[in-house]
Amino acid sequence: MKKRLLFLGPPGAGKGTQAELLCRNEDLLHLSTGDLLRAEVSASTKLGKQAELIMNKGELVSDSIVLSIVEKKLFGQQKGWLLDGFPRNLIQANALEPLLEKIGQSIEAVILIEIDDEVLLSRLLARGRADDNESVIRNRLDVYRDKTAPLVEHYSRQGLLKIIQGNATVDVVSGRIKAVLK
Ligand code: B4P
Repeated sequence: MKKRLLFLGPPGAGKGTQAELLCRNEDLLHLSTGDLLRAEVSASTKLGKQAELIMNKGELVSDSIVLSIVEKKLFGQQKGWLLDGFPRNLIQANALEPLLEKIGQSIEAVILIEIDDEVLLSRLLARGRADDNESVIRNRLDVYRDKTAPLVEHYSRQGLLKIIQGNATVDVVSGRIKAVLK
């Protein structure tokens, strides 16, 4: 099975949910930039205070902050890994390449979880996190289309992209992901 992975998709597509399951079953390092940023917010660090204001508006946290978090976690990593919610734009994707070269590893597959806006809106409203209200969700979607969606073409050109339909139960989506990673 492929073990160096990226998960892409709009907010609420189920990236975090599926990444957690796959990493537990396959013993991969789960590196969610959203979770790492939320941990900084909960611990009220200086970085967390800066990030909280940005996240609660549905905007992207600065590339330099996110990149330094990812670099620290990936460096020296020997087992497989799954980057969940990173990269989020072309700047982050281009910065990831030299970082992976430095550690002598490369991406084996990029999973794009696709889902309709109305489904993700109702999922996120039901979850109710600080950044899960309707106007912020709509802004996160605009940011996704503007900044993150160009990565689909970027990884498709590299022959790495696998598209998964996310509007199904957690188990069904998980089965679809495992099937394309064989
Ligand atoms: P993230 O933490 O990455 O979260 P997300 O995109 O909102 O959600 P995800 O797709 O993981 O959905 P989940 O599985 O949780 O980003 C949050 C914020 O952090 C960003 O807006 C940004 O500000 C910042 N950030 C993160 N990474 C960054 C980066 N690289 N650069 C800059 N800023 C960054 O699922 C959502 C809900 O659906 C859950 O309640 C779940 O239980 C439910 N669900 C999942 N699968 C389901 C299914 N199959 N059926 C029914 N419900 C399902």
